[in-house]
Amino acid sequence: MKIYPEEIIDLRSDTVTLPTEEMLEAIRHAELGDDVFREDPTVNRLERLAAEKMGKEAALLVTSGTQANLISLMSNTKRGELVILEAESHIYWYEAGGVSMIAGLLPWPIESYSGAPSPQKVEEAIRPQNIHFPNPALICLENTHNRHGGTILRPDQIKAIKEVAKAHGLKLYLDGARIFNAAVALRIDVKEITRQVDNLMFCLSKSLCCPVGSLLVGTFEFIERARKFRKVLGGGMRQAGIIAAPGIVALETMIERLEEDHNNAKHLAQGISKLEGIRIDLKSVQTNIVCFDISGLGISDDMFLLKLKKQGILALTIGKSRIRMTTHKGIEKNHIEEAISAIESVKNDSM
Ligand code: TLP
Repeated sequence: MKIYPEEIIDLRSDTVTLPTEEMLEAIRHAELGDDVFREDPTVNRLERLAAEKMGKEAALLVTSGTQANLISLMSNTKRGELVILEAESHIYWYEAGGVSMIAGLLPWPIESYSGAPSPQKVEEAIRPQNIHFPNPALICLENTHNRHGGTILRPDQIKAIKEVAKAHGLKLYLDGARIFNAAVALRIDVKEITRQVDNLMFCLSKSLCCPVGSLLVGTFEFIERARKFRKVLGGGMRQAGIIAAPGIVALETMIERLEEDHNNAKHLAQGISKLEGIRIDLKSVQTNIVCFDISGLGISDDMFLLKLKKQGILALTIGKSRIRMTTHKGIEKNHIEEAISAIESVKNDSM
């Protein structure tokens, strides 16, 4: 029995993107060596390119965004210290508590509007030196912000927080998993964002279409500490050039096209905004993520997703009647039209 249509439109995440033909070719022809000995020329090239693009001294290829965040937490702090992060951040929500389980830190979540904490809120979270308090060491930001719906932190917003961090001797780290989405949407060089933080990570394996990999970027000293922690976590890789090769293609050719994803996301959001019973804040749709509220439909998130799936559309719940859809390479305008009609028919069926 055929339950689901053959042609699936997968809007769950930009992580479902597949490597392009050019990437597969690059993998086939990559020059390889043992990267634990620092002898993989393709990894070395990618790391140099990443550092250059981000305007930092050095970079390190790691296996995933989660590993990148964990290594950065460890490299920027000492166990027992306090890390200030946004209450809806990926580190706090989706990384299985590695921040405390492995990095040994106390996460101190602060609320924000749209993923951008005010400098005052950050400052309030930095308590004075006192025998009762853990030492605050690090502030983490996220750009674009996943759970807030792909919202952007502008360089001036980050700069205001950097000033607070500097005044109190704290480091500022950016989870920039989707930093190129922010730069492309703002039409600025990514360095305008990165120069505001001490160090950051970004992902190759989301909208940039690589199969695996994220990069940490920062000072030589930070990257050397990170290299050691990557080894501790079992992330020292050997002929990792097969991962780095598509990463080079991504950084050289895949960034500008992100604008198409942003346009498709806006189109999707506009279509959804016309549907009775569904609430969406169009202002929050700034890049390739579209979040909306289905509480007005009177069905559970799981039922909504199941009904959509039967029409060939995959999406995710982010809890409390909030649904997330993500645009990416391979999703075209006609897919967006189909998704809007499928949502409309689920709505009609439910009300
Ligand atoms: N996010 C994934 C899921 O984990 C939710 C997604 O589909 O969006 N930082 C941010 C801001 C992220 O969105 C993600 C992945 C990560 C870190 C972790 O990256 P990976 O999945 O490579 O460990």
